[in-house]
Amino acid sequence: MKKLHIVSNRLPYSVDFVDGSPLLTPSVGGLATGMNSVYKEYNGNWIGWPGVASDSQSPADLARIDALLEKEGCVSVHLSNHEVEEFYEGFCNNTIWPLFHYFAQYVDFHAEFWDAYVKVNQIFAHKTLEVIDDGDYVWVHDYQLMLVPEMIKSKKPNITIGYFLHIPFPSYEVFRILPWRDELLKGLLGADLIGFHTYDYERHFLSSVRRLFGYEITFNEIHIDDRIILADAFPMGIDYKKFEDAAIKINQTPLKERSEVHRELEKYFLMDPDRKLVLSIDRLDYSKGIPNRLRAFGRFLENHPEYRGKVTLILLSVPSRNNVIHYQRLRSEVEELVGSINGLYGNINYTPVWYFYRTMPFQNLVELYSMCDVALITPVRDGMNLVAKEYVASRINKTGVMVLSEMAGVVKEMGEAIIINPNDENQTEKAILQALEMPVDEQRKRLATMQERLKRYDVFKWAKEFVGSLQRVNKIQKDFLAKKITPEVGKSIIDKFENAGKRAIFLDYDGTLTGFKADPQEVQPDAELKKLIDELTESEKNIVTIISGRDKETLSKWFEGHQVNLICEHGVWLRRIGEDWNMLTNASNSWMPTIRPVLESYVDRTPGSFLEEKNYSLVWHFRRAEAELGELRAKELRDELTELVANHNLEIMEGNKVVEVKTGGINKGAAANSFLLNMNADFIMGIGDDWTDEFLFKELPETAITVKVGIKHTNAAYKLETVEAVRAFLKKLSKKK
Ligand code: GDG
Repeated sequence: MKKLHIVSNRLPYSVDFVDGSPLLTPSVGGLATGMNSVYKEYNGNWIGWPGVASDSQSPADLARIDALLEKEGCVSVHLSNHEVEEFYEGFCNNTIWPLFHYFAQYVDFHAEFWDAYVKVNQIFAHKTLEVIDDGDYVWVHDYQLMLVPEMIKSKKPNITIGYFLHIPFPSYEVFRILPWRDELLKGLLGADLIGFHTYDYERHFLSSVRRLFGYEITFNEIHIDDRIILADAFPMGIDYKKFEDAAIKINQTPLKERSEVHRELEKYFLMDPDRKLVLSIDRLDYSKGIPNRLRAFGRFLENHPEYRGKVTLILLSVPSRNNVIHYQRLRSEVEELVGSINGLYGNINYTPVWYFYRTMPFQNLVELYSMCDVALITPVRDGMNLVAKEYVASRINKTGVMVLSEMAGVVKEMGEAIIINPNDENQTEKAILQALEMPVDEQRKRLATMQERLKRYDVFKWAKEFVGSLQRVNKIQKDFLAKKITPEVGKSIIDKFENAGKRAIFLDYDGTLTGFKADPQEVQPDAELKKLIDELTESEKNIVTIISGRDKETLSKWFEGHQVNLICEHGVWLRRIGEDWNMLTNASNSWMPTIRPVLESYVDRTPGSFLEEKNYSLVWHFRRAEAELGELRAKELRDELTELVANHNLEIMEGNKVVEVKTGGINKGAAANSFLLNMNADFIMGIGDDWTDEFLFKELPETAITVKVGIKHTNAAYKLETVEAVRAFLKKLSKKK
């Protein structure tokens, strides 16, 4: 593999000045840990902001900081105080953060913030472009840099780009609120692989892409012209061993050598060994649901007086984004709640809530994890929540209970926790009681299962899986390009064409010669297409056949006066130039009265969809219906039809946004071959775009040139990305007489 570079808002080091000299301190966060293993292994750089504003330092100091970072493989992005304010505090934390966490009421829509976001993303992209080489891989992180993938891709298309979003991707109904939603999505779609913590976020993202841009999406692949973009879920893990080892070490340290915090906690248990500790750790952020948690804990003490004096909540709130008004208000609210609970239920020997508003060293953090009986993790929205995983990893004695919000991404991997809706304080209160009273055996059972899972899928595995997928998507893309008709391949096909005496050319219509429109009647051949067909059929050597699923009336009207043969309804009808319509098979349509009402019920239930009736098939079109509803109904319809189809010897064809039921045994491949009989064509070509054309590709003789329009998997030997590319290619052929 070529080099892999990481791009994130912050570098994995913070800069301090000691005696006037800059000093780097490595970050201990999950991202830093996971990525350190990756970018060094693949000889890449880490591009990011070192956390000091460029205009707060002298040029000489900045150069010293850069030099120190360079030694660690890091490349500094310089941002001024003003840029940090408008980009980071502004658009990132006052616009994207609240919106993506469903706090629409907190969102600021300031055009200046957006401008700063664009500008800073450009600075990151330029810096990255300076240090990467052709063919390298780049992994961009998080919501601060959503525009960077496209900014890199548009300058260097041969860079494989991964993007990972650490926060939730909201549902379309929330995402659409943003005036710059199109720009953000376009930015992300510059990536080749887009990763999320959970399948739900992936689903929301794909839904926004589909609804805003209408791109074709197959499972988790987005197809845009000649690009394939993959979206997938990669639940981020932690450095499990680091927490486990730290907990073991603390356990082995004699009491008197343990930290101040630890000794304090021990004193608490000395008063009564039956006492219990409940733990809560997060950044002081409104998404973390700290007030709900406190209210639920207050209710618990209110309704369970027997636990007063016996249970203490340790509330570690890490200062965060203090400049933002909503965070300042939250801090006051939390402090008032703590004061009121302590006032109501505390006494000289008992403080119900121990509140810490600060960060703690890693060692203390693990001490808290290992000493607390219950972890109370109740965010109202959280992309993942690593604290939950760290708590589980630190429980080396295999006891401990987690009360976990269903709104945190981590819940998908922690079915053994007590799961609550954080807005339901009654339920949370009950969960606290259940956690405190859970028998040890059950605790062990639940915890062991979670530990095994987290141990297996740690942050290193997570990073490896992501990089593996990035390599795979690169291969899928290359496979596509391998089938693409490049100028050289095109020339060899044209040479064969030129040397042939009789050339049979089969052309599908919709999606091949012309693009899709909401109304199928709107796609009659335009002047350019008619001219192209006339030029192509000028030479007597060229026998051109339009082979389509459309009905014969429409096609004969559209191609009146042109020298083309027509095969309609997927091969039921053939009309040779100058002759009458002929049936290629003994088809029957006596099944229609049975099937028509089924399809009609789908028309009624799916606004925008409609029914088309051909001689030997019925087609339910959902191109004009709401995309996701259409896909869902199509699936239901296929299921419903399964039995009926078998009873009547019918076939279901899945075209582009259509479900077509037709008489069995008819397909484009069989029709084309019967057309070719006794013709002695020495050049055969078939071009088509959808599933029904795969019959053509499969059944034409092996020597035939088969061409798929689009980038999906295919039986065709070659691919052309768009209708325009098909037309351009046919134009070249038409010049060879
Ligand atoms: C975002 C998403 C997603 C906390 N207090 C101290 C301390 N920490 C460490 C924890 C943990 C990390 O900070 C917090 O991570 P979370 O995942 O809980 O939350 P966010 O900061 O909001 O992170 C989140 C994450 O990105 C990763 O993708 O899970 O959903 O919001 O590692 O240990 N560390 C130290 N002292 C503290 O006082 N040393």
